[in-house]
Amino acid sequence: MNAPADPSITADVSDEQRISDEERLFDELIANEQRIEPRDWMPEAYRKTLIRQISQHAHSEIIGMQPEGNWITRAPSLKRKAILMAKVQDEAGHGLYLYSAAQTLGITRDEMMQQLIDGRAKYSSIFNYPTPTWADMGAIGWLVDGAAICNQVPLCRASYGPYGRAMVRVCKEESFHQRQGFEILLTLMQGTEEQRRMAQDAVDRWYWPSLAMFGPPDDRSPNSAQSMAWKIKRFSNDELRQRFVGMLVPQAEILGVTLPDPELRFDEASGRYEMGEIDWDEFFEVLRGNGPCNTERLERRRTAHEDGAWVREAAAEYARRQASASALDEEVA
Ligand code: BYC
Repeated sequence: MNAPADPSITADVSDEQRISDEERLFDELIANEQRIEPRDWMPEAYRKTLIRQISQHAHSEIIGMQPEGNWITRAPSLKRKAILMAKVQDEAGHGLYLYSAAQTLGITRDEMMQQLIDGRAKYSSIFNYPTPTWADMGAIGWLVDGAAICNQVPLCRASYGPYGRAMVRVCKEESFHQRQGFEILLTLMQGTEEQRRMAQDAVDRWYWPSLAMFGPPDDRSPNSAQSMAWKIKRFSNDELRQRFVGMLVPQAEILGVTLPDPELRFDEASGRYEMGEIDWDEFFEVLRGNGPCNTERLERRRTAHEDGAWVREAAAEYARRQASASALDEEVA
């Protein structure tokens, strides 16, 4: 008589089989441009990459409220104030969709927030620059939201369903944000000499950091190849930077501003823009926490988080009471 099969070996074999079936299905879904949903099996590295990218994106939206929040009380008219408030509020909303999308991957909002306020999580380099003048609101809208649109429209097709769907709504709002920035700059450029100078100065300060938003050059971007194979990213960092510059050049002409890159020119032969070198040392310094406003931004977020503790506690207590009241109602019924 044969000895009975060792059940642990059988379980191992069937587990392996199951994982390879699931992996095959995952690969097929990606290859066929279908979406991966939270219920689906996914490789651990895919899950981790998404948590990394989506949470960084969410943090960027939340930290990104600060440079503009700085101008809400000082916007030059009631209309400008109302528009700016709506824009900053939209950014809070974007952060919430994105935190929710990341939560579907098995991380909690508290964990993500803790990573941010401990300084362990990254957020976009761009939000570590100061906003000393009203024209900065125009330059942020035109350049920063413009860069965000170029980067995020392809993310609407990201292979992970909840991320792609969140991006659709975010992009609609970003395009309104970009236009309001353009319109602020256009108004200033049609104003006095001093206003024109202010607008040009803001464009000079935001242009290079907005190009750096797309991330390091392709040959220094460790995550791009895998993220593109998984169809999370659809274009490389340099490809998106090219698109962005192509979008800016005609708009700068309409505005009457100069893009502060003397080397910028379109090369007919390659069909690409040639441009001056981005200061990557500055970019990596900002990522290391040494940008002009890193400390201030994180400190402000930490304080806001601590100040908001009572609101979170009150909301949780209210939800608990509502839940026990409805459980009681059900029992009575
Ligand atoms: N800032 O291998 P790479 C907004 C990091 S919100 C900081 O190319 P990946 C808005 C990168 O994370 C704008 N870090 O990475 C809000 C990686 O580090 P880790 C935010 C950056 O992920 C309010 C390392 O450098 N948008 O627009 O393939 C008001 C190597 O890079 C940056 C998003 O988050 C940066 N700029 O590509 C107005 C979009 N760039 O994580 C506007 C979603 C790179 O390995 N994210 N790093 O430690 C993405 O599309 C991609 O994550 C990135 C980077 C293109 C940003």
